[in-house]
Amino acid sequence: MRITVIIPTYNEAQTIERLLRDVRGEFSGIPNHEFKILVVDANSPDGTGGIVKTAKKKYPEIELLAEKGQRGLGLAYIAGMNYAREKLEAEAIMEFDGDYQHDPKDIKKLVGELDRGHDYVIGSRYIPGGSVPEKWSARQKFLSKYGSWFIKKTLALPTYDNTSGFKLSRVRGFYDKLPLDEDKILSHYHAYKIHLLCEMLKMGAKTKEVPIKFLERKNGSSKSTARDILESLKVVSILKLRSFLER
Ligand SMILES: Nc1nc2c(ncn2[C@@H]2O[C@H](COP(=O)(O)OP(=O)(O)O)[C@@H](O)[C@H]2O)c(=O)[nH]1
Ligand SMILES: [Mg+2]
Repeated sequence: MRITVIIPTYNEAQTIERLLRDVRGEFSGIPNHEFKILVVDANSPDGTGGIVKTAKKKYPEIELLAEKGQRGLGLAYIAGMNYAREKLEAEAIMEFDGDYQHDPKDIKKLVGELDRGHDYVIGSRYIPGGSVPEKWSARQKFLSKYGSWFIKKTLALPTYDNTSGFKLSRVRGFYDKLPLDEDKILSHYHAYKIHLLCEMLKMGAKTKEVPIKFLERKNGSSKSTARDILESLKVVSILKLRSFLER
């Protein structure tokens, strides 16, 4: 299967080279699939795009989609997903962070579940075996865990990690119905994840959560802000309202 791994980046120059090397390394251990790595860079002022361009010259499986600036994680992923489908003819798409908080070693676990017939595989921090960094503050741990629980309860979802950014999804039968459009997606920021998760579940995607250890960010800084909490509340409210109206 043709799998495209989308890696969004904004100022990840200290990490991206090592990440690309390790992700490529993992793929070489999964020979039954064809991989592409698509970096969607938001014209990072720290030169992340230049590092990717250099790597791309050496390794043809690396692609770079250069955006004009930092427009939000959701818009970066939508641009990447449309490019992966249309230009790279991807049959499966992986969402993967560019800051090394996702462990490349977990990639094969997700691919294994796709091979077993699942349509939607979620790297989960909130099932047995999964975890968040020990060094996170109590506030950070609470917000992340309670956020996922709140989304689960409000929208009656079967899944436990509802804000995970590490996912693998099958394109055929699903992507042509996803709201991969700036005007249709309910958030241009991190909360796009909640919207796409609900759409995949609503379509009946055969879903599997696999445990992952979410690593500590060692370089650079998080682009998530208080705005993302409000965006999540907005997305959950709209989805809840829609579910009432659809009854
Ligand atoms: N292209 C692009 N990448 C982004 C944007 N915002 C965040 N990222 C990247 O998306 C990944 C996840 O973002 P991060 O800030 O680490 O989110 P957190 O892990 O929830 O704190 C990182 O690789 C970021 O560099 C954006 O607006 N555009
Ligand atoms: Mg991060």
